[in-house]
Amino acid sequence: MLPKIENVRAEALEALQAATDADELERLRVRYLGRKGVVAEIMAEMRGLPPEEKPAVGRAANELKQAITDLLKKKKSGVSAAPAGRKVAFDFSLPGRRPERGRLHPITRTIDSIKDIFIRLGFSVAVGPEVETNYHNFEALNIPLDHPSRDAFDTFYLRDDVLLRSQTSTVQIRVMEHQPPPVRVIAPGKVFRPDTVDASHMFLFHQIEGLMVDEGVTLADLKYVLYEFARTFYDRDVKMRFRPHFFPFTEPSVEVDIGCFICEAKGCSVCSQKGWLEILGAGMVDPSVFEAVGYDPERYTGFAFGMGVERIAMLKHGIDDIRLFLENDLRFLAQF
Ligand code: 2U9
Repeated sequence: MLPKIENVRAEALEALQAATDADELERLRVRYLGRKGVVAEIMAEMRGLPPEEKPAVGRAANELKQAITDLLKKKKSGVSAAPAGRKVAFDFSLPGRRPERGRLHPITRTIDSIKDIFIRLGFSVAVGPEVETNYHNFEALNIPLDHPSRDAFDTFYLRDDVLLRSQTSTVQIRVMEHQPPPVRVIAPGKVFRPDTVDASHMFLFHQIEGLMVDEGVTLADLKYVLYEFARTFYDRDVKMRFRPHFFPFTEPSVEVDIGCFICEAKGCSVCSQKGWLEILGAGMVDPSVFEAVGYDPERYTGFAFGMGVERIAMLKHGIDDIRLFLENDLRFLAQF
């Protein structure tokens, strides 16, 4: 039987080698390895052999089966699914498949361009943890214990003293804890607030805050820096106005508007017919914040400001729903 097995092996391997499509390979598989196939037939015949011949023939039959299985596998991965007669050659006239190109998220791009402006104005960029202590998020910023923002409805608490930062001011506190004045930093990053999600609120958004501390820093420096920022960011001469406001960490505090650049301050749906767009909050750092970080409030003054990156990007590009930034819909993202 050994010569027969050898013949079958030669014939099967040759046929498999010559096969050019998946259908043919399948036919050969059934012919050789099928339940009533050639290999099964050899196995059956083997049972009638004298016991002393069985081991050698058995071994040869198993090797035959293995060789066919191996070659089948190899050929299957290399052969086209189309039958040989309809074999398709590579069509050079077809247009190429353009590879998808990645791009930066619009929020990252907005942060990058804001960073560039402040770097040119002499600021450096600082980062800090998103999981923070009560002290860095509230206490050091002069936010009183009964302030509504400390409520569990307005801050994500992980434990009594540990929370997801609700503003990036924590970063400036950490910078001041680690270095003496002068300080000129901006702090971009994620902040978290358990707001009910709607077209203008998200539980996660991004802020860029800035801080400048030195001897003799005044509100005039703040106005210059913010005006310079707005003019460069919106790439046009902007009108700017400062409205009095209150923040626990700055005194005096202001909200800053720019003349609506969509309607040239005439009144439109983006500025709710007001002609002005609120772009950020700011003020002179409250002396009690300097005391908390060990700066001498008699010697140093400083200004701080904060802006929501999503809001700034929405105003710039005329986006009317903040949720778009987190939905990962490429039809939206690919536009930037
Ligand atoms: C230190 C001292 C003072 C940062 C400031 C604002 C005003 C402000 C809002 C803008 C839109 C938050 O994202 S928003 O909801 N921010 O109006 N932020 S002053 O003041 C600081 C920061 C750090 C040490």
